[in-house]
Amino acid sequence: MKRRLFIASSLSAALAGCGAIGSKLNDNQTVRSVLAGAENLNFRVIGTHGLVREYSSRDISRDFPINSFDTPSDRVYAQLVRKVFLPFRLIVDGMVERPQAFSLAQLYGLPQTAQVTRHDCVEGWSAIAQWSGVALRDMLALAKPLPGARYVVFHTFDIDGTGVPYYESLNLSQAAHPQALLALHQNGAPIPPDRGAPVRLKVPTQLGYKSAKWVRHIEVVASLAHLFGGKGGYWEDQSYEWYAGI
Ligand SMILES: Nc1nc2c(c(=O)[nH]1)N[C@H]1C(S)=C(S)[C@@H](COP(=O)(O)O)O[C@H]1N2
Ligand SMILES: [Mo]
Repeated sequence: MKRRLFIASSLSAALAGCGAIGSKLNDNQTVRSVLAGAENLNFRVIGTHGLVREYSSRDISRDFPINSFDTPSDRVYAQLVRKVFLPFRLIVDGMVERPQAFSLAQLYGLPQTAQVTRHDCVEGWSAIAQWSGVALRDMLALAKPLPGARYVVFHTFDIDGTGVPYYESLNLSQAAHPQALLALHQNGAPIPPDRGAPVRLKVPTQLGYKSAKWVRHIEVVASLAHLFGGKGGYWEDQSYEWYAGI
């Protein structure tokens, strides 16, 4: 089982790319079907309940690459940075009983959890850091998803060069995973702008592209079909696997 898993993930790692430069490989039909095969395998073998390994602070990587499109530079985000995110509100809405709008101070006021975990980018690099913030499940417990809700969508401030926004999604059981985190700090310091300030997702059970940076709005939905390309994420809309388990 371990070996099959390894093969599934390393195939994705070898064939895909998620950096700003991107990869033409994804246009290839064979590559797409290999990735889809790996997704089915991962989903079957791992499920959503296992915990990934947590490391000690001695294991924290000295270099942790920054890997995304340019840090948002639009007027709204630039203004938030200038005002040290005082006007920032994290919106939680959609199919919830109690929609929320959290200021950063309110997010800091919620119970904080920390993890030292490894980030695995599909491009083939990994790095370990300590991340702390609010467990996603605690936040969802406040918003109370309604019956029929199935997915949690993360909208970000990040928009690519052609005007397409970066977004991601998890199903409700992935979102309830104890290690799924809305991170406010990395290695004890507030997440800096190029790392996704003020709040980013950290899902160490899944490939790096699931961990959306610059999250501004969390939307609970019944289906992903009506959002953007309908596949549940920016890279998924370009044929990356949606589940992306490690
Ligand atoms: N909004 C946004 N989130 C993003 C990305 C991005 O381009 N935009 N890149 C993803 C990818 S592919 C990786 S590997 C990680 C990189 O996080 P880091 O910059 O902290 O290393 O962020 C993920 N989240
Ligand atoms: Mo990545």
